[in-house]
Amino acid sequence: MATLASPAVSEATSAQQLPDQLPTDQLPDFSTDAYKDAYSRINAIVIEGEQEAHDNYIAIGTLIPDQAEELARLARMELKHMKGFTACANNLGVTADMPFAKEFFAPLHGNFQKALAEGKVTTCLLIQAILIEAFAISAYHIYIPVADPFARKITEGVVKDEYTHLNYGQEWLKANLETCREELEQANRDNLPLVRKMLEQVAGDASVLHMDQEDLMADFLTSYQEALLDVGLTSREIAKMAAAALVG
Ligand code: PL3
Ligand code: FE2
Ligand code: FE2
Repeated sequence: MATLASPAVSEATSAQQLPDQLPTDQLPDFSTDAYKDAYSRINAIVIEGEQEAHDNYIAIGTLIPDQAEELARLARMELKHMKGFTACANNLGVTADMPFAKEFFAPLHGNFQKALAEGKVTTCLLIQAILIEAFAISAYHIYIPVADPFARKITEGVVKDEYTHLNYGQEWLKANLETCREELEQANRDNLPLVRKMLEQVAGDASVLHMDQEDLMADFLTSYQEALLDVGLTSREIAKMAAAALVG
């Protein structure tokens, strides 16, 4: 039985603390040049992220052929997300800055491609299904209350799917933990610092959208921690991996 002092650890914990939408007078002015300029980069990051997520799930399917069908299903959801966010930009009259977004993802993309070439399923899943999905979930959570009504509806639908993806990674890593512990730790060391840099890089534009950097970090760390706890790592192991990203 749950006690008063032990809140249930659920994936929705951080989402539930946020309002669906801020009062209209606290929303940003979606029609200003400053908003559209920031949105052209943030939206591009999201579109590129969804496209790469699609490609990554298909690629992981080549490493675990008996999962290829399920992974193709996840990949299809990513393409739907990409279309949704493309519609959000069109709705605001914004053109996404795709070259910027490609560069933004390049380091993480490079690490994924290297792991793929080496057949490292654990590393690929950590990068895509844990780190990138937790990053996306945190960003979408923080964006929803300050989004325009059109984008809010779309983002609410997307965030539900992203939990399915995070969960897929969790389940695979949990089932294979004993053989993948070391690789998991190394993959974290190599990639968590990159995600931290990405969160820092996006902060300026995100603040123009009224998204707070510390809220983003806190939400990311919450999803990340909950995922790895579920995989079977201890709080101490997780804290140590997070510390490595701070030091690195
Ligand atoms: C995988 O399913 C998705 C990967 C996407 C990466 C998202 C990065 C988010 C950066 C900050 C975006 C704020 C939300 C704005 C939405 C137009
Ligand atoms: Fe997605
Ligand atoms: Fe996803």
